[in-house]
Amino acid sequence: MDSVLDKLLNSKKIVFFTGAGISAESGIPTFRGSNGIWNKLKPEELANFNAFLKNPELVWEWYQHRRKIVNETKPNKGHLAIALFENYFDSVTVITQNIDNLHKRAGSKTVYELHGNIERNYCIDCHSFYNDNPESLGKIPKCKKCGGLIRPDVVWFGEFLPQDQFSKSEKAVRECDIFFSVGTSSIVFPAASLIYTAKDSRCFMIEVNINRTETSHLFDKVFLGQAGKVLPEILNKIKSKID
Ligand code: BJW
Ligand code: ZN
Repeated sequence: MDSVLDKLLNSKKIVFFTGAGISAESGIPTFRGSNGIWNKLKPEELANFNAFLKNPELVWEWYQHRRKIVNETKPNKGHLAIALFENYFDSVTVITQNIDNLHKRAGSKTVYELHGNIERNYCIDCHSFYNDNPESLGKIPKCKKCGGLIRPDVVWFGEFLPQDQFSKSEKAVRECDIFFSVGTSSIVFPAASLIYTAKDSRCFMIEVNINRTETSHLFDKVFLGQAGKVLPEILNKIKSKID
């Protein structure tokens, strides 16, 4: 921990790259692993556009179920610690693969969402946005303007990531002093390519995960533990040196 603390105390720009693991302690299931939702549901049946066209009702049922979980939950100590890092560094950027909005709700100011946000929906034909719960628009919500199917504004397999969010993320990673990767299996691309961008940019790299991942070997320091425990511990060490 001492070498990590030294690095942090001499750093100005921090990036947090986060995945489903950071929200696990808020009660939102991860995708993969023994408690992952994809043990029960196949991703290719739900998280792609053709699946949606084939069975929009099933896909909507899945997203409405997840929307309910997200609405009932709160940011946890991991999200809150990340937001509080802003008190100690010039720049803190959160790049998240999560669609649950919990970083913003925790108070993080600069959040790039690589895979969209479950709170937004749009018409696949005219691109009108419907950001209130679309439940009132029926089991298979349809656009009031053109009758087209409404879908959640999330990124499914085979779809491009929002270009502005991805390019701003790459820039932040290239410029950062410290890159944290928290609670992601690091297997979904192009999001996971940011870990390789970080490696190329020669910043100090820290991974926080309950398990080792495909990319652990690339990191300067790996903390094996829950994000909601490890991140507040790191923050408290910084506080005790600075406050
Ligand atoms: C804790 C913890 C605690 C638990 N504390 N840790 C072959 C090779 C390379 C790429 C491909 C390939 N075949 C296909 C592709 C491309 C594909 C891809 O990457 N597939 C791989 C799975 C192989 N990618 C795409 O399709 C992307 N688009 C694309 O490539 O476009 C270009 C293109 C366009 C047109 C044609 C062809 C190409 C889009 C990817 C979109 C991903 N979307 C999802 C769903 C979002 C919507 C929704 O939520 O419903 O995003 S999939 C899902 O995975 C979700 C997540 O954001 C993403 C990443 O998962 P994450 O966050 O890492 O979660 P888990 O569950 O995997 O891991 C949790 C981790 O937390 C674990 O490590 C735990 O140990 C840990 N943990 N509790 C700390 N308390
Ligand atoms: Zn429409």
